[in-house]
Amino acid sequence: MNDMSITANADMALNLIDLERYPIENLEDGEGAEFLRTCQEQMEIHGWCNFDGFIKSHALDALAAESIDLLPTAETLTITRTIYQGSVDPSAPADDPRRKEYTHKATQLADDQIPEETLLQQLYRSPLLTSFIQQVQEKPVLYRCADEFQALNVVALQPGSWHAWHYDTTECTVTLLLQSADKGGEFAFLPNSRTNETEDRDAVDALLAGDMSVAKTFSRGAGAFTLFRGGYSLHGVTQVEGDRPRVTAILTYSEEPNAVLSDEVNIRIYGKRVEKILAARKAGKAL
Ligand SMILES: O=C(O)CCC(=O)C(=O)O
Ligand SMILES: [Fe+2]
Repeated sequence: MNDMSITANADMALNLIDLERYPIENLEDGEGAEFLRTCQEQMEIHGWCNFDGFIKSHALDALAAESIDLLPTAETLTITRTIYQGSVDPSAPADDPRRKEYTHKATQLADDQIPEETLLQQLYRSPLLTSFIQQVQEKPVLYRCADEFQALNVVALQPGSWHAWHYDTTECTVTLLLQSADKGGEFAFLPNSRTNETEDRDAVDALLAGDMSVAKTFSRGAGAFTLFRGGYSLHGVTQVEGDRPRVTAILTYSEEPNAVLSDEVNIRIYGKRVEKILAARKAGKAL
């Protein structure tokens, strides 16, 4: 075996992640096991883990550049939804969040627009990284999402845009900040603001009314890798200011091996391009 084949077969996470700070290559013993225990405790108690500088700086430049190069092929989506992701429920009480929709614009690459050979796809498909994410959440199993559009996305918020407050449809959300905004574009959330039974409506109502003092924010530079319970923590991104877009990768996982979204939901999220692909497939033609 020569050096090239060793590199080609290696788990790409080993080349991209700062293993001195974040020793995920061996979580069984020594400093890796200690690191994992700290992450598990943080996740269990607070519902989030934030790893600044998770990606080594030279690797980050390459990861950001390849995503930014792909962005001209992305769709610009206008997303209107309630914080629970549905449409307005007119039967809900007047002050209920189900009565209000929020809109934001995002330039979004779906998984099928991010080629397999990109470093970002290789990072996402890293068995080491998936195993780390599974263990931090103490899940018996965790799979990368099998949906051809949703699995890995890159989302750019252009100056002037925000990411409207919402809960995700998956329990735990994993993001990698590829390019931060000049100013603004801060990720803000209410850790564990709901359970399956209840919701902290005081905090939710306050955030929706614009009171940012109730929200948790981090100062995250590019290369920050964040896990948070997005399905249970109301969250969003404040308005991006300055000249450049804020670019994030969203890595989706599931406890089910073959988790896919319905065509209807994919069309709602990804718009016309996906509608055309799915219609052509139904008609027996590949697009
Ligand atoms: O860009 C971020 O930091 C969060 C994005 C997000 O909440 C989402 O895509 O669901
Ligand atoms: Fe989200």
